[in-house]
Amino acid sequence: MDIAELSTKILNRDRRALARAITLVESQRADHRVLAGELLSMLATQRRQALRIGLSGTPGVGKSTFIESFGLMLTAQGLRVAVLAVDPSSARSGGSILGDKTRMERLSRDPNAFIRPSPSQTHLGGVARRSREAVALCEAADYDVVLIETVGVGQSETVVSEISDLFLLLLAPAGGDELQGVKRGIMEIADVILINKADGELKSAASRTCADYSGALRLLRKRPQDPEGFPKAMMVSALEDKGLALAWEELQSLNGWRREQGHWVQRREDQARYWFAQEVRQALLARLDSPQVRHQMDALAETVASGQLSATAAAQQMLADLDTV
Ligand SMILES: Nc1nc2c(ncn2[C@@H]2O[C@H](COP(=O)(O)OP(=O)(O)O)[C@@H](O)[C@H]2O)c(=O)[nH]1
Ligand SMILES: [Mg+2]
Repeated sequence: MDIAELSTKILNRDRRALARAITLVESQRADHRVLAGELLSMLATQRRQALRIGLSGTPGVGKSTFIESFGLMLTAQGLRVAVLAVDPSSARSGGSILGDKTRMERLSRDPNAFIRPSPSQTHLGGVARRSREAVALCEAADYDVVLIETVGVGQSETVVSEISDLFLLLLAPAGGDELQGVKRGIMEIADVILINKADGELKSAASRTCADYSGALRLLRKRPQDPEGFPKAMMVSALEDKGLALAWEELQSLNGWRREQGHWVQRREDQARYWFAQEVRQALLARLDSPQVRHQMDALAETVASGQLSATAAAQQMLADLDTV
């Protein structure tokens, strides 16, 4: 594989080259990791930056419909839009966007859009790295907006929020007046909560849900990265294309404020530090999986079991041995 050529093609907005590069960063093969590293370093010198928007919501809430409508609205404004999925459960479910590509049919045909289904990976660490690198590739391919979707199982919201500038939570109108069991942690990372399906018979329920969440958001601790009025809850209808332009205005205004105030740069720097630390942790953990290390662990475990060594002493020896085995 010619990495320099691939790099040039990506910079020239070649979508097939971008797709190939994402396949490369998804690969676990050691030689592919080396090539992926070379490619990413080569592209990083360009310093192209997109607006990265994370989007979370339970299945059925309307994520695909929203991404299609919102994406088409952006491309109609001349913006280039990339869509990625972060879904650690995709090995079981077959990918959150894959079956959806049909649902996002119009967007996937748009020459200014790029849609990438989630890969079949179960390991969240692998998903995180792949997603982060895929976002970097999309930025290099000159996309203006990168939408990163997650179905929000387990810790995938954290992963997505750690690669996004803005985080959207999509909700459906609730039947009663209860908050729909949305975890506090997810509320705390949301910049804008969108109550979708605010149309037809669901409209009044959507109004109530929106009021409930506006109230709940006001009770959260104020974050330094928020101007007056944020985070906020808004109503949209992805199906009828309502409220999307207003939502986009709000997102831009929030992003503009954060850029002016230095929060945007701060956040990207913090994210870079976070991912560096995560990579080191993961690489260390991966070393424990090598056959030699396992063998040594088993041997030491026996000495602990028979009482020859204490667990603490054996662990210290194991750590000392890590550099030699
Ligand atoms: N009434 C209404 N239905 C919607 C809206 N957005 C999505 N839906 C419907 O909700 C269902 C699930 O939508 P989908 O986009 O696949 O949700 P996802 O699982 O979150 O990706 C589909 O039947 C959509 O037609 C909306 O704004 N209004
Ligand atoms: Mg979907």
